[in-house]
Amino acid sequence: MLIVFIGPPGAGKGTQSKRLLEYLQIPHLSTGELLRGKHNSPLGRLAAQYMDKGQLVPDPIVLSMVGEELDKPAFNRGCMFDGFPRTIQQAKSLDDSLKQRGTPLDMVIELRADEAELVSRMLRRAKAENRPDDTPETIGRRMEVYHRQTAPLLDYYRAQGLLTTINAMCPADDVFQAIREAVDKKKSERPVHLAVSAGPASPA
Ligand code: B4P
Repeated sequence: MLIVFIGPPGAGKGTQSKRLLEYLQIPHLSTGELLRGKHNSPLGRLAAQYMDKGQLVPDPIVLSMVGEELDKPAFNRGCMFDGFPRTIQQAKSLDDSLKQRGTPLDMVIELRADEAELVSRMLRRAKAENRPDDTPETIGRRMEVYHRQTAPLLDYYRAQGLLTTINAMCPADDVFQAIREAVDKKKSERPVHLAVSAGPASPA
């Protein structure tokens, strides 16, 4: 299956996609994790300049990184995109790339939660993980960036009939239960696209 997770910072995209990965046995592609994992390279240092300020990393950097990942054989079995796409340009590029492969998206899962809950989750995470972008000022900037640059994707995917919205205000186990039910329903409704063949996600 090919699934996209969208949601504001701290909504639980990483938390839930890791659980779904175990359930569906398909790989997980988190652009946030990939970017953080490159911190010792010139690309990672460049990306950190944006991430630490709560801004999105520029599309060309993200798109070439995702293209390289999707070329790996592990992604032949499908993929869960966590935090990607985050802009309309990224979404269009992903659509083009998947169209070339003949494997369109199966579903887009929106995790929806109130801002106050999200801020308190991220401040808790700041204590546990010491992420440089989990400061009160940066969290505010990330929320604003989400509403301006990423939330328009909800209409984009709704228009394609792909969007499922899940209430992410409950405990993580309950959120996962709702996601699993939505995924099972989708699997029973239509043929799923099990394969992603090689080929980069080129910038639109
Ligand atoms: P990400 O790494 O994607 O991180 P996120 O949006 O902060 O978090 P997520 O929603 O995954 O929350 P999590 O499960 O961890 O992005 C970081 C930065 O990378 C971006 O700001 C941007 O600069 C850059 N970036 C990434 N992708 C990009 C792209 N495509 N284009 C451009 N730039 C990009 O959960 C948060 C916390 O809440 C955790 O501590 C968790 O334990 C807790 N939690 C989760 N669910 C819970 C629940 N139901 N109840 C209580 N707590 C819960």
